[in-house]
Amino acid sequence: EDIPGRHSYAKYNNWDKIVAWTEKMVHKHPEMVSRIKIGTTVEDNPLYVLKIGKKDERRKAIFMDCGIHAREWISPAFCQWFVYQAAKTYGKNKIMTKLLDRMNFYVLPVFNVDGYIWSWTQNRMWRKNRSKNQNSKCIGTDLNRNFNASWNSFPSTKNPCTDTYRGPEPESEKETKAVTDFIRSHLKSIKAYITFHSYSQMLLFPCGYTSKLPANHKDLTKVAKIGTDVLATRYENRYIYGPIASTIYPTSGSSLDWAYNLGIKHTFAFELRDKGKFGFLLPESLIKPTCKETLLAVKFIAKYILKH
Ligand code: ING
Ligand code: ZN
Repeated sequence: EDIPGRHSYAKYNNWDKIVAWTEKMVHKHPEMVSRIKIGTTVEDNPLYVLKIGKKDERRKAIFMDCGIHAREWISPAFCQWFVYQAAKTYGKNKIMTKLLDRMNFYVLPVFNVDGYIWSWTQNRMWRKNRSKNQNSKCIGTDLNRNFNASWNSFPSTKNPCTDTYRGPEPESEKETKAVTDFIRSHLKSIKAYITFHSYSQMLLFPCGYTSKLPANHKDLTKVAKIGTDVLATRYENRYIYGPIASTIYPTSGSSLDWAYNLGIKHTFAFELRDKGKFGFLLPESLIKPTCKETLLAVKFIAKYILKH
């Protein structure tokens, strides 16, 4: 499996390898995996969602995205691992079989494709997308500040030269628009939204733009507590959990708050490994351990969604 030049779950894969991998997954598991093109990026790259599960549309679904920020390479690695494990362990692993018999997963392995390519080829620490900004030489919008959730309220992010620039208006970016349109059109079935970032080892839930707690915060806290406990059973690696604003920092315009306000009452953001030793440059030797422990937490959240 770990052959030089080939796709590998133990390595970071560039965009071309990830595209070829999406095709392979559909080919290998045609009853279980299908690929949906939900839009294109600023630089005209395709945005692919993999749908995992049986054909029935009326079932519950969970939407997951990875790689909204270009440099957080462990995030797309997790989405690839998730799809692989789901398809591979269906019919073998009891929990996965039950989940896929009864629900669908929509997985966007790379949200910010142009930025991801840029971080591979030009600037490893790139975060934003690659759109041009009017009257500025600076490039890019932070897609996780571009959603219509108290957009631009706090802290103000109107300088295009900063890493957290919110864009000229909510959903101004093609990538954001593709995702919001897709989620809105599947809202009947989508019961949970999970987004994957790095790093800090946290499991976050709304809200980011206010210190007020969401109506079901007790429920979200319970799921996050058990989820992080389950994650730690694998390598005794601890995650902290809580609302975005008080656990990491206050922010507006995030996908998480937007999805929650749209009516998806279970929304979570993972900040994957590590806690700062390697930061965004997490070594490849830690990809599989990170993915394995995270998968336990995601399966727990999915089981919870099935029951409620
Ligand atoms: N962290 C996230 C960020 O966009 C976050 C934290 C997650 C904020 C979810 C709001 C919602 O700043 C990183 N590392 O990008
Ligand atoms: Zn991020």
